[in-house]
Amino acid sequence: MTVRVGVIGAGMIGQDHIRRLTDVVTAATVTAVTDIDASRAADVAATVGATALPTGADLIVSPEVDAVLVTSWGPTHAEHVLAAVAAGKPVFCEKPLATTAEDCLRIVEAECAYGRRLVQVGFMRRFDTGYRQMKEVLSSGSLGTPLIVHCAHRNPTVPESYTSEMAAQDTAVHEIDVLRWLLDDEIATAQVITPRATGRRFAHLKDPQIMYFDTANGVRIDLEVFVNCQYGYDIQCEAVGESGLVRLPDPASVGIRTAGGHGTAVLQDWKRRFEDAFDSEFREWIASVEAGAEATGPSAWDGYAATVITDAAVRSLESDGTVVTVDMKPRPALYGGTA
Ligand code: NAD
Ligand code: ISE
Repeated sequence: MTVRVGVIGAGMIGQDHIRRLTDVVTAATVTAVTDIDASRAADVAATVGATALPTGADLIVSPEVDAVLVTSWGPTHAEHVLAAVAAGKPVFCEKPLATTAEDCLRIVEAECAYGRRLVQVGFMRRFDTGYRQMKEVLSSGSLGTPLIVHCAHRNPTVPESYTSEMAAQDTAVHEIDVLRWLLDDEIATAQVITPRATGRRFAHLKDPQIMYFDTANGVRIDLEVFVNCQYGYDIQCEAVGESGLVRLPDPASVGIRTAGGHGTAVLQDWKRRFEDAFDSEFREWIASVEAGAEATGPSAWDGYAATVITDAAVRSLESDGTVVTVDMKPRPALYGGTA
């Protein structure tokens, strides 16, 4: 069977995922596209022989659509995901699941009422080979109990529209999700402090920021978010256990020796850094839809947890580094044991 996917939001990542579903994932085809910019929807749909539809609501109920991909702006996600759940169709939603914890909870409740998982959230790092290897090592117990995790998330630059809150909501949210999964543990507190700011930023922005998280089991996480680091897109993660540590590998790259020096290139953007992870994420999602099985990737609950934790980080930033307790609802049985 070929899974027929309808795409809501034909912007930057929507177009990239349409290419992926068309050229990379063999068991999928894009049959419908919608965008509030109708001419963009028509242009993008034409590139893959899909139908352009007027609204997300039309696309979700279309008989030509087996599964829905939501790649519109964050504040519109909840409405589309809720409509897909009401229609009983599998739905892949780019992060964030929703921009408020209340909307995330509405989705969790709708899915629980439906009785099986239909929602997957686009936290693609769980599909990255390096992170998967780290998880294998941590789960094997060979390092003993995990104690500390050191992380960095650096972007070369960000546009003027990027705000200080987005350091948690848009950027650190990827670490928040992947660390809950890596450690199989829940984040219990968040604290954000702002060291000396770089001169190479827009004046309104607090950059860099250092975030601290404590997990329910007492693991201490430190995360440097530095979105104007100039030199490249650089993701670092090192977990320290009682008898050793495991470190995320840098992307493979040739070593160059010249002019008395030795170096390797640093990637410049997240699209290339996580390209293989995005491909695996969609292969696995489509395979689950094709098999009529529940999605195994990040769930609506994970989307809710990420939003509650980023809210706590934003509250800490706004209160000059207060340690904020993460206030999460009890986890419904549909989502199983721990994170
Ligand atoms: P974008 O602005 O390039 O594209 C969004 C598109 O959605 C636009 O074409 C816009 O017209 C359309 N749109 C907005 N509201 C709509 C609605 N109600 N119905 C239909 N179309 C609508 O944005 P983007 O950079 O592609 O980001 C889209 C989403 O993907 C965001 O939630 C973002 O956080 C997420 N994202 C995830 C990653 C990742 O690493 N997983 C990376 C980038 C973006
Ligand atoms: C961007 O929005 C993403 O989601 C990327 O994955 C992330 O790494 C980047 O820093 C964000 O700006």
